[in-house]
Amino acid sequence: MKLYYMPGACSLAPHIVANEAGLAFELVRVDGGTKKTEHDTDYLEVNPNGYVPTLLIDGDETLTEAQIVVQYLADQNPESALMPAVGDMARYRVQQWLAFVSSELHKSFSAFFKPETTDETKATTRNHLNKRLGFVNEKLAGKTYLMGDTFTAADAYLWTILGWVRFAEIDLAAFPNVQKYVAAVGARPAVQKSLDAEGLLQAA
Ligand SMILES: N[C@@H](CCC(=O)N[C@@H](CS)C(=O)NCC(=O)O)C(=O)O
Repeated sequence: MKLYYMPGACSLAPHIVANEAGLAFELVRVDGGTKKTEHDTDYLEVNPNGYVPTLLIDGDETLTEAQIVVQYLADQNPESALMPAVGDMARYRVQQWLAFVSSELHKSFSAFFKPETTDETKATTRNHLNKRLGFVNEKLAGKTYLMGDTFTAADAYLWTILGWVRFAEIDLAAFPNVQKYVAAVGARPAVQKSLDAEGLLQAA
């Protein structure tokens, strides 16, 4: 398997999941500006949308959309418990979180990476994110991870997106449970390994 990534982007979520699951995979860095891979190939041939993550499976099958890629990777090692079993209510809870992170957080943060976003849009988006982070803060009360004591694929995705708060000028001090969560997830060996592989440990 090959995982196409940009350092610190949402592709960090499947990267963490692959490491948590102990899978063998190759990382391929993509330049967001030129859309060239580190091997000087055209990334648009891999993913015509030009965004990461893309997972290349068995040489010719590609899988995109962060919330789906993390599920696929987690399911490659069911014993990792990164995704509960099909039919278990817990699986739908994890999927509920994945959808929440994707639609309520990830895409809102994206606005802060676009040079054309106006200050007015940034203010409205920041307001939205603060409300949603308040919700996450409540849900994390008394828990280590979103599902309690078990780290799941949804935590890898949420933690990755929470890494962008500084770009939105959001202070996590207002969300103490989230702050604690960020520290706990960040200390996991698979997370540290992923950050190191993306060259982000020095930057952290
Ligand atoms: N719908 C995609 C969006 C992925 C996405 O927004 N990727 C960003 C990084 S977090 C990206 O590659 N941006 C560069 C670009 O779109 O050119 C998903 O959910 O995985």
